Amino acid sequence: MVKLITSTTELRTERQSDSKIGFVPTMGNLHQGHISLLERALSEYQTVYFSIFVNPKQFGPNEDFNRYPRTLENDVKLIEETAGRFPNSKVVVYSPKDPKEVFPENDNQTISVHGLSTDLEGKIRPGHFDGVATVVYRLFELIKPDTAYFGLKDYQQYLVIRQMVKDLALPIKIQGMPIIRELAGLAMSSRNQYLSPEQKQASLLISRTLKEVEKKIKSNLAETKTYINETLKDPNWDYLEMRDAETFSPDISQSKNITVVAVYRMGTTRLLDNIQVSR
Ligand code: PAJ
Repeated sequence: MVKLITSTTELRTERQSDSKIGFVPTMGNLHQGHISLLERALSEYQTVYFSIFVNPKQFGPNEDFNRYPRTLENDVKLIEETAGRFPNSKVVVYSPKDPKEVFPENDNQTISVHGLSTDLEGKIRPGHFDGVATVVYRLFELIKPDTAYFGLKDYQQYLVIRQMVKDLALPIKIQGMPIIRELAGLAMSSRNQYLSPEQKQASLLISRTLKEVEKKIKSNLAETKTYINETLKDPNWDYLEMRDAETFSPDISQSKNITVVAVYRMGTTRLLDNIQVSR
């Protein structure tokens, strides 16, 4: 059963009738990446709350808030198809009809995870992770999930949320989920539809480069750094960096788990990707 709720008052009432729940927060325009989170949630909980909300607070003034694809009807269909494969499941889709449902007027609270939020992606998109942490905190407060599912596709976001939950001692388990890719290797993203067929083809460079970095890390770290520096001569990389997968520190000399995080600019579209490497 799938139930669509668009008001916060209704959401609060609904939540009172459910005990243990999983939660998947999204901005909609669903693809297999989002659905993989829902499937995992449904395999662990009979009741799953699923939010679809294009959060204005996480977009910068010149970003794509207005043109971000909003496809609620189709999204609900996909959720229904998925829920149909889990007998006796219940999915509550919370899609607030107005941002005021989530952020009441004059609200001026911000959750900021210092350090992580202004590093790398946060440096390029000032205020972005504050917007993410603030909305996720607000959704956690409304929905009170036992487990919340996040894709490792947005690795720095996942670390920000994990840190927030730890700092505020929220009783919520954060489950990271593997990146779902198209067959050719491009990480799935709602923003991929901004790409022309030629750009999409050219974007395969990102996953190929990450695979190459992975291979090199396993053999020789010094050589990996040279390879990364050579690669970065292409000015379309916003960054391509090795970080400690736990602390996100750039000092990886002792790291067992390394995340290689990358953003490549394809025209006006920024494509995020990463790969996890253990040594
Ligand atoms: P959105 O981009 O819609 O992504 C929702 C969730 O789906 C995130 O946890 C994201 O990491 C995950 N996801 C996206 N593409 C994926 C892929 N190819 N494989 C696996 N998981 C993938 O991330 C957001 O929305 C927002 O910032 C949000 C957390 C909802 C706060 O507004």
